[in-house]
Amino acid sequence: MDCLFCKITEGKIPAKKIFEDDQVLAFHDINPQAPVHFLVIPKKHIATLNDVTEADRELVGHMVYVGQKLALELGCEAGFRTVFNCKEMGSQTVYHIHLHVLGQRQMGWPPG
Ligand code: DGP
Repeated sequence: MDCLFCKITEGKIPAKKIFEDDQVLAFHDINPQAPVHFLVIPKKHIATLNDVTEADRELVGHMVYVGQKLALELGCEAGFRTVFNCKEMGSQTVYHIHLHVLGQRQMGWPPG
């Protein structure tokens, strides 16, 4: 399978890793949109949020929990933004689900 984030998980493409356990990997976004911008991905390949099944519920919850823990460790206690982009209308570009965590600047609403 030709998946960029699977290759990062397998160590075939380098990334600035922040955290790793048996289920997830967190690393800094290559094109940061905020002073803090990292991604939390599952090691399991899931293409889009539409492909998440009931069996993945704990995994997706774990991604969010890890994102929160790391956001606080990286100084985002005043708040931060989490985003899952899903498919074309959601502006997803990498088809392996990832939670964006952005912080240390004021976020606007609605998002673009
Ligand atoms: P999305 O639009 O939600 O699919 O966002 C994909 C994000 O992935 C985007 O913010 C840039 C980031 N990204 C793409 N390629 C790489 C890469 O090779 N390394 C890292 N660290 N991030 C990447």
